[in-house]
Amino acid sequence: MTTTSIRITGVTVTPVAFTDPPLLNSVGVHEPFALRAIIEIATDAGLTGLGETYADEKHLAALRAAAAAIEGVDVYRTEEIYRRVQALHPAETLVSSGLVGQTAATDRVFSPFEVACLDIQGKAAGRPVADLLGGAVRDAVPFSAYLFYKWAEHPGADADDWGEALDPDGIVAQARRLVDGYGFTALKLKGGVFPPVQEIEAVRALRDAFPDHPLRLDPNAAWTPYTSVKVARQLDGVLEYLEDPTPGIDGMAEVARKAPMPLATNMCVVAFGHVPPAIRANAVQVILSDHHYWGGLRRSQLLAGICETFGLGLSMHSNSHLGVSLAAMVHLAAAVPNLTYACDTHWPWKSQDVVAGTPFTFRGGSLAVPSGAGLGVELDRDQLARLHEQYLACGLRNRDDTGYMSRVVPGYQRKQPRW
Ligand code: GKR
Ligand code: MG
Repeated sequence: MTTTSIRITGVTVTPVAFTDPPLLNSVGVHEPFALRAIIEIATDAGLTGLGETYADEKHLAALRAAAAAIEGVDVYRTEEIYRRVQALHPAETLVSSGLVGQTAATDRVFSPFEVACLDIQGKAAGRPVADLLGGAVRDAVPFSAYLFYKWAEHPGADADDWGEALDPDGIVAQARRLVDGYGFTALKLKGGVFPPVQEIEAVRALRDAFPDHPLRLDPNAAWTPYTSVKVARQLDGVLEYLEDPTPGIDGMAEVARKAPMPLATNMCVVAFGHVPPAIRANAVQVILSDHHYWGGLRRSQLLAGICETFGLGLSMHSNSHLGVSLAAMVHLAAAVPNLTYACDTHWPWKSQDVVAGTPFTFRGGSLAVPSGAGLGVELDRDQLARLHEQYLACGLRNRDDTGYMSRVVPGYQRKQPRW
């Protein structure tokens, strides 16, 4: 029997911008547009594959260099693609305004190309990507509702239909809308916005309103270890995990020694090199994986194996994203046996996309694995063109939650920790 290669003949990298509400976090506020890059790989077999990733300028430059470097490679040879990306020595840039720690540049740049190659491999085999990862071990992937403190509108713009959420009542109302609309069975509050005492009140209000929903609080390293321990003790028995209360592996280890609940992270363990020191210090008990910076779907499975070996919990981190990323997240999460918590997603916060049709319907807070070949999503070319035009017109080139906040609230400064 002979094998047939499927070679990459061209890669298109398209930056897009989609509207984003004014969601607050520990370093500022979401700007009116979120940026993403859509990767399309074309092959000599006529099959094409999709990937999605960040679109900050330096990352875009690295993606374009990688796109040129991988032409001619067989889409089954993802290790060769990894090697070629590595040889480019992509720049060490911070992504997501520093709300994700320092990720490994090669893994971050390689990720969308690996996803696109898996999309093509799946199409060639007539199988969903989850099958290439060992097959789905669950029919549907559970997600948590992602609650944000939020202004009623972007300054100078019309109010959106979510309304303001700046106190416990606003957060509970937002949770109600997300639970009613999507059926989420776990709730995560993005904290680090107000003094901890106010955020404790919001979590308690959520507990009263949703007695059976597991709750999480994520202040994105806004607290000192001392404050973190105080908050953790006050929320004993209320949180399923406390996410990134304080910066760094040492700080997290200090908190972990006294906190009554597990600590989770997408800030201090975001690359393979961070895993050994974090395990030695027992700094975190749950790692939030994210294929966008852990090096794609297969390297995320490697992370899952490490978590299993060392008895760590595993969940999934999210940033503002579109449908190509969601498809990849669902295929991966479906195929990871030890996914111990519902995944994060920003999905309900966006109202524009590049994928065609409505491939995702949340039922009971979960998403079924797309059944089509590959990722199971296709581009809507008109929408892609529109969101690219929006990228060109909006003027944003790098995510900058702090800069935006300081233009609205003069004197605002980024501080980690703040309390
Ligand atoms: O969208 O503001 C946000 C989040 O804070 C995001 O940037 C974080 O990376 O969701 C993330 C988290 O869990 O830390
Ligand atoms: Mg987090």
